[in-house]
Amino acid sequence: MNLTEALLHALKANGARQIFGIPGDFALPYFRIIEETQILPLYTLSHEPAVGFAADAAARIHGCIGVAAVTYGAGALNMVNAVAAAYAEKSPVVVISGGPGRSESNSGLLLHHQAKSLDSQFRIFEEITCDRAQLDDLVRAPADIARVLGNCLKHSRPGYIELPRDMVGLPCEAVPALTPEPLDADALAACADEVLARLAAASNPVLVIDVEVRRFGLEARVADLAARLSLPVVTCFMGRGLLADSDASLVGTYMGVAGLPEVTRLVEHSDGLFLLGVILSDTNFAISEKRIDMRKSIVACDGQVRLGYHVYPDIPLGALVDALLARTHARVAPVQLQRANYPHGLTADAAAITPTDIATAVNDLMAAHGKMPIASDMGDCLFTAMDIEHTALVAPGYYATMGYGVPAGLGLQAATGERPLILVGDGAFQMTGWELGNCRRYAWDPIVLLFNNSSWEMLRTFQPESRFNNLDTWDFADMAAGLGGEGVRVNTRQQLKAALDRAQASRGRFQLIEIMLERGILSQTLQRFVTGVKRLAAGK
Ligand code: TPW
Ligand code: MG
Repeated sequence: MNLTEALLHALKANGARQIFGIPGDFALPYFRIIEETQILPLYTLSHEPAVGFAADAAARIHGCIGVAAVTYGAGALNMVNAVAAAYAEKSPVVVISGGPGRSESNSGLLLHHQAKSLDSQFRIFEEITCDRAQLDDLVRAPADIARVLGNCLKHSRPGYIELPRDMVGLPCEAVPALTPEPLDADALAACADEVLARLAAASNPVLVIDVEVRRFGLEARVADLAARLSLPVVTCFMGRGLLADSDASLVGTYMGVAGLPEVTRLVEHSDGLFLLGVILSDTNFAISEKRIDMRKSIVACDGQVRLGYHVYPDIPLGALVDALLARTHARVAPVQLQRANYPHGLTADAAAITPTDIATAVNDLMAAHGKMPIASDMGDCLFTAMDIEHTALVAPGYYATMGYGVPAGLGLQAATGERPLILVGDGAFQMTGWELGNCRRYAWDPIVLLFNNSSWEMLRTFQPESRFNNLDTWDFADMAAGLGGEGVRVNTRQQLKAALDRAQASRGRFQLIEIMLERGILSQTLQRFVTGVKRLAAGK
């Protein structure tokens, strides 16, 4: 086999299911091999940020490697923000970039697409990936590929592989299978015993889960553990959508002052918080009503477990969950807890639409026709998603990049075959909405709910006096036909319901529902979030 085939087989063997990409002259030779060998299907998109976001969503939804394939310089550097988002939010996206051939590297001329030095790109990606390799040595390449993929999976972070364009077809050995990391069984046992002792000593323990639980494929086991320990379960903001399909005692999503008061009370009054797979970020924890003392909680993340004032290093999350399961037996009585109540039953009248109406309409739709996975952008659409019943969700809740929603939705449909719902604001749609034009050739048909408030509304909430937050009103619905889909603009709740029903019934083309919202009308969650953040900023 050749070098590219060795890489593609290794990606597939380690869970990758498809490749998203945009070629360039440095990438044409390896793209040819991708296309001709059909080891993994290739989906090309229009702009590299979307390639990164789609690969990231595919990685998130399956808890496996996502692949983003680009050309050197202009291509790879166009994707820096998307890869940074994947790094921050622990999505194992493997970036493959074409690179200069060995002879070109020595020509003494500046090469097109070169920024400062030939290695500038490698160094830039050093900051946003957990491991990297330039495959410029055929003997070392198999071990280099195995190491990079192993680290991506171990840390659930992006990796970077550069293929010199004159080497892609040269013969190469197969990449060795990954070997499991050695584990200190005594440390693991001591850690699991201590976690259980702490939980047993607490009078109201709560399990708080976040994205690592999905990244490491632990949802079913964590649901089982929660049931066996009779623990109520709360997700972080970033972890919204976890355990959506399990019967775990999932209460809702913790968002401090921005969240539902019953969930906030449960978490902040717990004397035994067990934070499992969490990202200790401000969007997850800074908006607490009452400061959570992490030193008094059990925190399992980043491959270690912190209990009070000491740390067990090198305890992978999966090993911890297994060790806890091995020590807990029959299910005890299920926790009697009321799940958070989400709005249902939209009044289909001539009233103007609010973000809460959108959540209500989506809840009605899913109750009637089954759940759909959601990809959400940043903006009030993501806060609105907190009022939608638990369903699989991918969204940049911590890194908070705009432009994620549409390409992530395409990534979801490519990865799962299921029809996704995309939530996106007008500002974010202006960034990456064009990518919908790629739906037709791949037979993707997402339903897109575009929150059109002619505004960068989230920014306005923080700084109402600035006129630059006013956007023009673009006719997004009218653009849909030209992109190969169908669009409709809705102004009233009645029109919203009719449009959603129609979109649900129409398969085969993307359905864009442009929902007109008045400037200044926010979801309840965003309203509470802004008030909370302002209060914290003022030090009150
Ligand atoms: C890539 C900063 C955060 S929220 C926001 C901006 C510009 C406005 C979003 O407008 P949209 O949604 O999409 O219409 P809404 O509900 O607020 O009206 N550039 C990037 N990412 C971020 N987060 C920003 C700028 C920002
Ligand atoms: Mg907007």
